[in-house]
Amino acid sequence: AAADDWFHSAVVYQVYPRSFADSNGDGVGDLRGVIGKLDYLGHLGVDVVWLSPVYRSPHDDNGYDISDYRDIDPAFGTLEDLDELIAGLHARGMKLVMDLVVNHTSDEHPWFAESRASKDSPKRDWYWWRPARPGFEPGTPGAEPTNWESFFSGSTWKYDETTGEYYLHLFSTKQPDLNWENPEVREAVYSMMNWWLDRGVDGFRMDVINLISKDTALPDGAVAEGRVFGNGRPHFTCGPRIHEFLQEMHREVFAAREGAFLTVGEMPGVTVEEAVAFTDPARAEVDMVFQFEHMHLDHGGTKWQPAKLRLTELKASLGRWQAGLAERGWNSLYWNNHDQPRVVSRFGDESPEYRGLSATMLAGVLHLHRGTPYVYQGEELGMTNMPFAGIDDYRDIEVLNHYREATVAFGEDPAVVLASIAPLNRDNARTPVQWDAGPNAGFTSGTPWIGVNPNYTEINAAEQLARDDSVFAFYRRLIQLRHELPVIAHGDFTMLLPDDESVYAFTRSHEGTELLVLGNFTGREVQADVDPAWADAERIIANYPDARGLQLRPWEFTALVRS
Ligand code: TEU
Repeated sequence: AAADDWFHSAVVYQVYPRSFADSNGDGVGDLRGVIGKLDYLGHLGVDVVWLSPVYRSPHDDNGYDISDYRDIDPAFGTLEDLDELIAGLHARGMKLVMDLVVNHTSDEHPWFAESRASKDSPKRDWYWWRPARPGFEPGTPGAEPTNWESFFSGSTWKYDETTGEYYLHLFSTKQPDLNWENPEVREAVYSMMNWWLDRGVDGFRMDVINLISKDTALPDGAVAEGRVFGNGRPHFTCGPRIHEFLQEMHREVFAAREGAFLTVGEMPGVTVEEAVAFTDPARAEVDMVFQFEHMHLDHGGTKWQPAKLRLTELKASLGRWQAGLAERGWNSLYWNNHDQPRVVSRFGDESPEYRGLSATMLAGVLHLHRGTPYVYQGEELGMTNMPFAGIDDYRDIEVLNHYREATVAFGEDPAVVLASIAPLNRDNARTPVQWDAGPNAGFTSGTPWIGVNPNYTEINAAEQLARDDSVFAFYRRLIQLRHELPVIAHGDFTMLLPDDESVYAFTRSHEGTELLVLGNFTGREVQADVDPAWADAERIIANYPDARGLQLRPWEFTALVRS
């Protein structure tokens, strides 16, 4: 088997297929579109492609609501297309990681149809069914079995007339939660995972996998000042059997296999301490996790009350994760994915003057941390948030449910709600990848399912592939460096300047080689207050053509090495 830490020097690229490349002109990206871009991905130099869901789905949550785990949705293509994608990636020395969404299925999955049909159905216990709260009329407000709140607004329980009971859905009403307490459910999931690995898939990104174990007493969330504490999430996050389930999954799916696989658990709310247990190789659970701490630093009360990021808080958070997983376990490193706004707009400066500099500064700081970096489609081009004109331009169920709840249920001013949605909504990341300056940015010959960012004429792959000072060229160089320099893949990490609100600074060291990484998170010129001897060190990558010692110009990034 390959070294079990092969992913320490790997970089993963996330494809959100719906918005990546459309090969048949229906306005929705598809597998043949991805196949058409394999040379582009090979040129970028990534090692693994994580493909967001392409399984059969009603697309209530853009494919994170699966109705058949063993078939490809016609919108994306066929199983043969997927086989061709696997072969194309493997031929270029790249791996394919599929998205595993098994905390819930679609309500149109045959399993759920059977479960909801009757209280005596053999699959009744494959999902969470409960009667109305005692003393309440079924189907009336307050009768929900717990007071938990969905990630997509409203209760996590939906009343089902057929059997007069409620079913649990932490996400949309069309995403009923599977009951992982039931060994038949677990067996069906492991069997499906083995079916994909036998087909040549190299691993899984596991969607909200830390939510599969719930407190089976289904207690109410604590209520303080009329709010349900944490929306009830403490009762279904990292529940009592989560480590047991992941160790069983590893035993049933990976333990007997030869080869280099990758498992990454997406874990909303996971703490550093829990992540050490999840990613300690000795425990054989997952290789790494996606944690969310640094993604909530600019949330006010909620993501709909955006606040300004403080660099010292970002450094404290990422530094805590670097220190916590230094000896055991492993970090994933990300700014972007299909659920997060574009980092250039969020933490950088999307103006034409500073867009490229802030994008490369953010990339350099992230990629030179200890961990496995994830590049989200379009991030390598410095793509920015989308200026959506009105609610009808949005597609994301999280946005649409929130907007309806805020304006209808709570009577808030639509213009105010729209403004509060703009900075952090998920559709910011879901506009089509901008391939060239042609119609629809080269994404489709048809009508795109969601608007194309109007700045595609300035920001697109074709324009950047022609330049060696582009954001794309910078990402390509960062990826090369991770492949070439052991200090990046394996070195330890020391945070510097924890109280500096402008400069992100840290060192890496490994077998006598030391690396200093400096990033100016502002549009002003600042001095990096580090050991002056570094001014004479060799620059290995920077986003300004010349060096000014330890003086950092707006959004300047530089990495210096000395032995
Ligand atoms: O995301 C889980 C999750 O926690 C996100 O919904 C996140 O909390 C939120 O979007 C940030 O405001 C995973 C998938 O990545 C997401 O696309 C799905 O909608 C969700 O699970 C349900 O499958």
